[in-house]
Amino acid sequence: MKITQVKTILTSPNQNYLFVKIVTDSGIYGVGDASLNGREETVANLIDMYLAPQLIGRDPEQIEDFWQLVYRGSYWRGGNVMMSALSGIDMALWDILGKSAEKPLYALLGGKARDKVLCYSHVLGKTMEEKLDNAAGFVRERGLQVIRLRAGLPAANGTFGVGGHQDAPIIEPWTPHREIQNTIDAFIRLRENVGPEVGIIYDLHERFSPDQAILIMRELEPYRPFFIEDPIAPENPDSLRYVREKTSVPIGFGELYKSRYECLPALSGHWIDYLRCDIIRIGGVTEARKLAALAETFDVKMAWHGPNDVSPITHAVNWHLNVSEYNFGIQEDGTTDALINRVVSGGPTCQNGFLTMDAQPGIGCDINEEEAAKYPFKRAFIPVCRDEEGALKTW
Ligand code: CS2
Ligand code: MG
Repeated sequence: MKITQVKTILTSPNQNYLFVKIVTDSGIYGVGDASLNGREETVANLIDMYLAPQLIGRDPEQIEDFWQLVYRGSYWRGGNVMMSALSGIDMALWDILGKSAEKPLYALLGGKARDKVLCYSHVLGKTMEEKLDNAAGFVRERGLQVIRLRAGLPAANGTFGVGGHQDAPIIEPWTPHREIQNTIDAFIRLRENVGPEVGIIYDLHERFSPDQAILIMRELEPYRPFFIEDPIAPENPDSLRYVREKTSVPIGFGELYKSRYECLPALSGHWIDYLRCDIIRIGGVTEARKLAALAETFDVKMAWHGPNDVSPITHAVNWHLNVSEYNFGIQEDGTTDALINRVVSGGPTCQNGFLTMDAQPGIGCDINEEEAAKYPFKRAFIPVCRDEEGALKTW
């Protein structure tokens, strides 16, 4: 089997996505997700200009070799743009492998290690007030065991960068030291609203400094968070150790990590309980299985990143990883908009708190290219935060 064509597909069904489709001379093709919120076209260009020509004529089953060719062979290693491009291609190659073996991806990864995949959803609502008020109903309706809230002021329209913000990022106000008490209060209200049984994940979205994060987490200890997500920024591993030592709250971390090497200190030091990498940022299936094995070594559970800005293809790959991992913890089902399902078929859904999927050979998803063309890509930006002094803060 030889690769004959590599296509990049940009589309925007209420959110920008970048897909990769790799076609072979056998008629089998594979699909992957290379979406990088706010930089999709840059990733597409890297694939079209530099990676696709190296794929044409290759045996699609040499997945590890191609991974190394892009990662080490480029000499300039890593980074979000390169890793997203590589991940999209890597997923498509595994999809081809599964289809040609007539096996679902999870079977290639060692087979099922569990029957069910616990998942969590984002509490929805237009404002923080609405989310806090509606949480119990939201949990009941969907039969959820675990929910997730993100620290923040009421989100401005167009958050995640689509819908008329194509020239520059919108600015959201956020003054961290002023938001400490609000953040604590919001969690406590949510706990009171949903009762003691429901797991609550609170995403602090790297928005606080270590001292602020410690303050928040210590106050929340009696309210038993399922985990606190990304309490601080990831750049300085020692800061994470510092936070870890000061609180007993479980920590989920890592959607901004771009490599196994970045994860290593947090894993080997046991500074986190759940590793939350995004498979589009760390190198697709090939790297995800190595990373999960590494985390298993250090008793850290997996909780792959699954927001609305990754497509059903990534959600499906996450599910295949989930069912085949020994150290699976929980899966984020951050899907908030159904329009993408017109473009991509297949993929898991959350039913009564568990992620279920009809497994087909490969990843089990397909892209409807005609449908994708109906939603033209528009340049869009992730918002930025500025405090009341005008200084830039982490969004
Ligand atoms: C979030 C993401 O799902 C999460 O945990 O942190 O929604 C994140 O903000 C987006 O992926 C950014 O594009
Ligand atoms: Mg997050």
